[in-house]
Amino acid sequence: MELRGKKVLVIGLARSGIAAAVELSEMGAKVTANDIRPKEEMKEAIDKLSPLGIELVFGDHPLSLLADIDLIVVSPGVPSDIPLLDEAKRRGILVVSELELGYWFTKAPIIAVTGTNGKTTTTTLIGEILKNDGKNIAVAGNIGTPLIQEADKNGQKDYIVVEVSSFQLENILYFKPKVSVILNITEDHLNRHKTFENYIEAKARILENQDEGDFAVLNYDDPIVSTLAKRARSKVVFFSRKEELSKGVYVKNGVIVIKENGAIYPILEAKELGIKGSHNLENALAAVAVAWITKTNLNNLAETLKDFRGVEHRLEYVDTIDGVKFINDSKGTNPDAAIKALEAVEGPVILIAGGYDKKVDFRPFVRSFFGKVKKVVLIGETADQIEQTARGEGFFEVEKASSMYEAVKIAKKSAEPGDTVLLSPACASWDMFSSFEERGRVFKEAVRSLKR
Ligand code: UMA
Repeated sequence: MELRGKKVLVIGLARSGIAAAVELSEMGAKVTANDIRPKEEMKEAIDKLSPLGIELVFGDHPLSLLADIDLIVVSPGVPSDIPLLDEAKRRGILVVSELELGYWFTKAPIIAVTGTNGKTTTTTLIGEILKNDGKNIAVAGNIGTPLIQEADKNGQKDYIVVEVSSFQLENILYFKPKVSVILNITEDHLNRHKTFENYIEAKARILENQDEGDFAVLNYDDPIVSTLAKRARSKVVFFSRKEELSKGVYVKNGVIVIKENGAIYPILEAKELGIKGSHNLENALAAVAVAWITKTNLNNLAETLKDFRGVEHRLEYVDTIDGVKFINDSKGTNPDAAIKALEAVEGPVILIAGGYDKKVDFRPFVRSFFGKVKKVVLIGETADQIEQTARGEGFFEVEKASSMYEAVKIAKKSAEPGDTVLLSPACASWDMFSSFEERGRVFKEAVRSLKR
């Protein structure tokens, strides 16, 4: 799309919006940038966008912004049903996500990874696998760097590996990955998508524009994901932790193998993986499928799978104090992620949980406590709700804390040598922190402060 001279409105001015506005302005578009926050909170946007002559509107999303606008680029965190976007759609103005905009300017083939959980780990792992195989790649998207910032305008990269969220997929148009990966789909973000079906539909859009020349890597064991195979026009490559497949990536007698045209290619033993837990095995199987599609040398692949130890804030070992192990899983931002973290760590566990309310059901989460969790220390907006759910399910070892420091202190006091204190909140962080990264850092500082 030719954007020179076009009037573009960018909504939401944090990482995605600022990067989009800068690029659009450099391309010669006439940009207006808008954020609901007051001017006093918008220093970064003002510093970066004012010098480019971009018009800035803060504090509201007035409908007057729509006058003569050709295109709207919306940040992932801005809900699709705010009145300004409803009105824009009514007037037929094109609304796209920053992901779509980034795609327009990316020449390299895209490997896009989505799923409720494991996206960041799998995206990072695929990036490492390709890099260690000598490929020129970039990693971007929901992982933290907007795609538009890494857009491969000159076609120098072999691949761009992009973590994509349902928020970003909601507003795509032509986004067409060479390889799309769907790891799993369980309840999340229902405050935004309203129903689980809408959330599934948003995720499924990753397949929408793919054709026979593309690939879809899908989790055979996840009933929702495997059903999506019917919709894929691309070549489906299944991976399975539980079953032997006639074709695809799976585990045979403890060894991760690829099977194609009847031939079996062993990669390495599952127990040799650097990342632990059954959910991480699934992430690794998905990455192996991508490595196969991208014709990665299988020895290089096995080496990377052995060496890769995971990402920060995801089952990250922090310290052992007086025989009590502390693990930071701040990225456990929904019940399913926290359940998987609980499965992966050794018990008994003192669990720190709670946070921003995404209107999800906490019963499955609470049920996973039995036989593993000795006590749960609750923080944040959902503390009361999780407490009630726990008591309702017959779990009574619950205590509340008003800060992360207090939660860590209570957890330490409640733990005996051999126990694990796990932060895996099952909730987003936005009630008390700016991000899950900040929450994880505060947890780690609080753990370190126990030693002082
Ligand atoms: N805003 C408005 N109006 C609104 C709501 C928000 O103007 O109605 C403004 C806010 O005031 C703020 C801006 O929008 O200034 C925030 O936009 P954003 O939340 O999209 O923030 P970014 O920094 O651009 O981060 C986004 C992703 N955030 C979300 O999806 C919520 C980041 O994913 C991503 O790393 C980044 O783009 C780069 O691609 C984070 C995330 O939490 C990690 N993702 C969710 C998740 O993983 O569960 C989906």
